[in-house]
Amino acid sequence: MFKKFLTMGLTLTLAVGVAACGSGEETNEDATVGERLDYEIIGIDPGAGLMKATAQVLEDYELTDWELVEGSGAAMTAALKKAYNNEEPIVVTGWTPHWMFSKFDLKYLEDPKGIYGEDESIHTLVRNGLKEDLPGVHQVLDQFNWTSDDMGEVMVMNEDGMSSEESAAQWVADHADMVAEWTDGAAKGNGEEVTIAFVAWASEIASTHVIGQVLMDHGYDVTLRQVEVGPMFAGVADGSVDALVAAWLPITHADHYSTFEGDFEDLGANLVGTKVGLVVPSYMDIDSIEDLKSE
Ligand code: PBE
Repeated sequence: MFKKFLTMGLTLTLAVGVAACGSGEETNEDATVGERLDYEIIGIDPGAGLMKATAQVLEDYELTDWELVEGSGAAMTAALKKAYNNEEPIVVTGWTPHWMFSKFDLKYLEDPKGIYGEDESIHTLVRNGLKEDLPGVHQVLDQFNWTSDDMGEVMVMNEDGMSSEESAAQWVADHADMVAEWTDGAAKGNGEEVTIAFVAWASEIASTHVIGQVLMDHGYDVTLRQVEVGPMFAGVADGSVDALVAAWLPITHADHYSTFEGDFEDLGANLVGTKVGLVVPSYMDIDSIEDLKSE
């Protein structure tokens, strides 16, 4: 079992209530999409890079009537599920890899101004000195890399009701060959402590538990520490945590990365081809962020 620090439970519960409001009672076919949605875009936790980018989107596309509702990843998917089941309109801040695309028929709104940027990568960052202190851990983290589909499998297991520990263990058992490549040549541990920080985004819950499981199986005493995004970066920079596998670059976490650059070691991408943006159910008849403007 992992040791875990959970600090966000209350925030999640409160935010579900907030995000669940606002899906209109009656639908007026003549109303604009903005009117039907009370001009609300359902966001996630305020620290997320996606929120910062979306604030920029509202500005650059002059969506002055619109509000970006803060909440959490869990609150956002709860609001999406509710709207989807009632075939109501909704606009959320979304990302890939995410189980939402396997459970619902969704589309990204086109972003002709390119504010959300091109595809990104997820990097592994470790504290300075980890290589000398725990070379085996450093090597496993350096060799860790997988695909969106791999991560998606874990996310779907989580969404289908398995605990994040169970699904990580299951995935690792099912992919012994890939895991063997990550641990190849790395010194086994003898109960040394390793702490990995993560934010409670569905994607990072999946990746962090998988790498945690791998390190645990390799002989280390692993703690997964759930924090917000700022403290996650500050943690590898000040050495209070050993690693994170959740840095979305070059755009989404650019500000956190540059704040602490030099105070951590970047081991490069563990996954390539991510995407972020505004996401709507496919049954909505808008295709572009431009379509949110009411003339
Ligand atoms: N996300 C998932 C994060 C990075 C991982 C896209 C919600 C963010 O926006 O910061």
